[in-house]
Amino acid sequence: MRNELTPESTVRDLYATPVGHDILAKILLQLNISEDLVTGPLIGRMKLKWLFGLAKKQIAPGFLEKLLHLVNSEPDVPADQMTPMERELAGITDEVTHAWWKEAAFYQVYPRSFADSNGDGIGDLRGIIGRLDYLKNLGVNAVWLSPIYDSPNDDNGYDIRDYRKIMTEFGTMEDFDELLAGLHARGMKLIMDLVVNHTSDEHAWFQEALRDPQSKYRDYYFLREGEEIPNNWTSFFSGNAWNHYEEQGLWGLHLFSKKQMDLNWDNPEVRADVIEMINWWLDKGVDGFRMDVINYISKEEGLPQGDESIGAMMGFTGIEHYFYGPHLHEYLRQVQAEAFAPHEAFSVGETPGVGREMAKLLTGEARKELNMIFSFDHLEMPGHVRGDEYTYDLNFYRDYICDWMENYGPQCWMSLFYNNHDNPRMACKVTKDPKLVKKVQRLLAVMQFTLKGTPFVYQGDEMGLVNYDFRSMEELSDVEAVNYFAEHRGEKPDEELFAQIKRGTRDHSRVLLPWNEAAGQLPEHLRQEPDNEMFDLYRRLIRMRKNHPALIYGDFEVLDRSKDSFVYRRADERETFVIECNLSGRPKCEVWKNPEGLHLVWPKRVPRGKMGPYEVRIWHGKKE
Ligand code: ISL
Ligand code: CA
Repeated sequence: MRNELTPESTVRDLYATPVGHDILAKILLQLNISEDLVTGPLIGRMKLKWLFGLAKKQIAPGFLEKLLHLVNSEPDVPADQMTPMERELAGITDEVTHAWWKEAAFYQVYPRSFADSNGDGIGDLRGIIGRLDYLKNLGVNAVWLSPIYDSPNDDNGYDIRDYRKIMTEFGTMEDFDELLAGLHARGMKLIMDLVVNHTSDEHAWFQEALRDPQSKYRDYYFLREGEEIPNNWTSFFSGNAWNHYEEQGLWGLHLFSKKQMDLNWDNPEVRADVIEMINWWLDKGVDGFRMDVINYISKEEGLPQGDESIGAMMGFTGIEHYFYGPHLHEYLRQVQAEAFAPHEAFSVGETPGVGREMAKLLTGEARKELNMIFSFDHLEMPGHVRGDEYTYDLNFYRDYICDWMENYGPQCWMSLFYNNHDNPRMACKVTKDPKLVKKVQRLLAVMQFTLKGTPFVYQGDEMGLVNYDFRSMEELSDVEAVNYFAEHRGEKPDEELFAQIKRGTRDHSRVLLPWNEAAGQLPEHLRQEPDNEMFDLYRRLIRMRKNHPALIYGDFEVLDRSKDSFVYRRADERETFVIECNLSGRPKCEVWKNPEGLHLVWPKRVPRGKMGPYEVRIWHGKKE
């Protein structure tokens, strides 16, 4: 617990709080200002009321009060800021505990576009079952399955109509049971996608809520009566966040599409029903869940107006009232205690917007909330959003990842990923030169398996897939892209709008994988050749990490972080790895002169002295 901040507190005090740290860190990054400025004497000692007084012109009135409210609503401090006594009382040690999910290599399957078994062009469960040996051969030992539940597919299954039923196009519950058994028989774990911030508007609860004013389900959602729209919050998928049900005279809150209605987690019955559903799947034997936008589940009481300047800065209005809501920790602990813990199940939270210090509070081992989170701050450079035309500089990634590796603490464990179903392929952000893409992909793969954390491979990474050359809006099906086009049409020529959407659309990661039998189903320009060398590299990296605990639990130490260079060591008491990366598209001098006499393990042989564009080398040695 710490003291409340007031306008009399200093910038340094603010930076010392988890929420204050993460918000300031984000703003500083956007403005390209060093952290030293806020910790240094000049600005650091400044009172908040003075600083915000100075910035009056840029910031809407009341901003400081809102910021303080948000900061003060988080009284906890991360383990590394506790006194030794507090740590002891909380049962916190600096030992890194061992767990299967820390050692695992995960593979994300997006079922709709993974493998199609019956030729209807839609991936399905039998398609996955047919590729289990492929996954086994690749070497991954855990699969994260994006939603396969019954859904009207407004957002490809992230809008669930029935949590206990399989989507008809994907197969049956028998297929699912066979898939689970097939994975377990091969020594692989399965985690499912838990989408419980919202349900489909076609879910029985929502239908009942609309139909019957007396129904208890009215309070399962955020339904408001009246003529006026309840607040100014906006949706992530364009427009405002409220759908009007004229017949019933109701407004319903949806942070995502109009068919994804936010659940009211403040209602204990909602939590009980969700927990019962989680237990139902865990009883079936699934090993855990990836929890969709789980940091959005607790909304500020009364759903107050969003701050316009925060809205403008973040691109979405109202976000400060739910991205780290007042009861988030409490609800996560309840879910953990009543569902995950009794099953010893694994949890990884998808937490857009959460920074390093808030992440410590969500994943600190002794806090019993989540095992890991997905943070997204590395997917775009500061000042850019998905779809912007720019080149991603891996120097930024190095600084980002070093910051987490060095400061996240032994109580927390990172997820490592570059791609998922919500993003174009990372390598294509780094280079626009088709000759260099493969090199970037290899570099990313090596970092993913040699940095400290659990790697999540996205389907097709191991095939070396790149972005697609979509020709028109007709080839895009993602609700985000479609809504965006409709909303912004007329603001610029259609071609320009399409070009922008094409750069960022989530459809890049949602085209059916190019298995042999799938080739005929796709138009020529949407076909890609799987790259066998990339598969071999992944296979090798996965085995290397599995066979060398130094790459899993070993210490991480940066040896060089000069411009375009990233050299780091992973070591335990038995062995050492040194990884050297050229982060740029130009040749550069080798930095690691190998004073320790390590052996080069990847690639097999290299000319010493110079490194090629995006080249990466892995050195290894045993300690006597
Ligand atoms: O792609 C985004 C919208 O601009 C991201 O903000 C994304 O919506 C966010 O990361 C949440 O993603 C998850 O929840 C969404 C779903 O559409 C995504 O596929 C899912 O990964 C709503 O359920
Ligand atoms: Ca199919």
